[in-house]
Amino acid sequence: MKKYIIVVFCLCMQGIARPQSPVGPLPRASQLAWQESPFYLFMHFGPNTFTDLEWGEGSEKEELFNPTAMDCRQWARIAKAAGAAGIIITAKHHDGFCLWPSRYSNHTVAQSKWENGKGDVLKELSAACRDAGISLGVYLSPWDRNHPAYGTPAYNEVFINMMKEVVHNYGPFFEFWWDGANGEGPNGKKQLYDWHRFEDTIRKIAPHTMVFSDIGPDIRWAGNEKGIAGTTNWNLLDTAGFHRGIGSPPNDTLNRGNVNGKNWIPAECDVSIRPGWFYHPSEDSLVKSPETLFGIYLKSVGRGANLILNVPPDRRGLISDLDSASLIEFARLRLESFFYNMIINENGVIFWEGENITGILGDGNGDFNLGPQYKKGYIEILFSKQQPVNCIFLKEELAYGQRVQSFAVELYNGDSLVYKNEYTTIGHHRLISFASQNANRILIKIKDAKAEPILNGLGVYHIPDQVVE
Ligand code: FUL
Repeated sequence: MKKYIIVVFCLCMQGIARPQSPVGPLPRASQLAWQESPFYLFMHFGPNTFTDLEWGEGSEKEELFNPTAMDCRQWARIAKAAGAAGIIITAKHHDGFCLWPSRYSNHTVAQSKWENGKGDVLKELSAACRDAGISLGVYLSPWDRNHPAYGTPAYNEVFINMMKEVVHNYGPFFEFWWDGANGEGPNGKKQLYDWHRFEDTIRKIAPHTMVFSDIGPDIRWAGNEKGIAGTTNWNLLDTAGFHRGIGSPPNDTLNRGNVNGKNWIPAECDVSIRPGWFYHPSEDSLVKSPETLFGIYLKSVGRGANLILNVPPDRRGLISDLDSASLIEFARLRLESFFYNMIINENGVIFWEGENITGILGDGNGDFNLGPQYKKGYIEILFSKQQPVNCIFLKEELAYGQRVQSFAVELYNGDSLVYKNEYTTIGHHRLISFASQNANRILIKIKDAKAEPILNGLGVYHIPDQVVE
């Protein structure tokens, strides 16, 4: 009995037995799972790869598409080695060319010379991803500059049929990407997209697939193509009255979300490893460095968003050595930086109001509810000797809703305050970084939250000095 009382007392002290009343809107289980793998690759590949364009006209001859050494296993191998959770492929970009032999178009791999018209990029890639143990997603552009039905109601049927075709033949997909662009088709007309039907269809045929567009339903655009989320980043968004494409909320709203938004729609940051989305030989010297990629990672994943990094296959149908080298080094930098959590490796101790909670937050082993008096207390991290620190990781348990609105961090070396700053949201993953400081004591004060803050991860790191913000 005595033992039982002690256990219950300890659990209460640790905050995990406090009632966790959710503060809505809340994420769906599939959204939470998607946020647990926040980094994956984008691949733009198609006729543009061969014509050096970014937006094909739709009138390109199918025979142009002819990769000479196509190997999706190489793509998947590199993605895996880069620590990416999956690959999203442009199954159809704005030029309308389908990377699979669609029954609903005459502008596909089947009409190309590649593998005598017998090739199928989606088939190869889905097998390669499965073998490598990574996920597959598709980008299907509603804007189609080739399809003769584009600009008429019949095209909505075509798009729906194409969605069904790819899901049925190559799914399941972890993510489905709807591009918001809506220009003229071959007959000079723009399409009135039937988004309601598109959405109903995808929900019916792929209920577990996360659907991206500017405004969701599951994932929103972060408002720029630089891979940067707002330093304030709410997983919430108001969508009433807005539309996909030009009718979407202003980019800065997409970037930050809405503090009291009605829908749970987390942000995804898209960016290319090169200036363009498609491969251009002239951009070989402009591949982003591992350090630049790491900086982008801090500004996307480190701000609670997901990062989709575009790595476009070249005309051989391979990822070039330059892109691959940068990606692998980027992965090494991440591993080297985040492998060594000083709380674990330097015997740091975490206290909340004098109570040792290292076993909960330091290992990310459970939820810690700071309780209603959270503004009065602070989380204290103590080391027995000073450590060079330039990055702190915080994580909120989002299953109960996103709560923290502002927090402060203070670093001390002995009695001297060596760094102090204030921040806003935490969310799924918050990495704050600053010029390296020697510190043996760190305080984290939650200044404001929508309700009792619930954290479930804390880390102290030293990352490469050149990438800190
Ligand atoms: C944009 C497109 O117009 C670009 O070509 C690219 O695909 C990018 C990811 O989305 O809307």
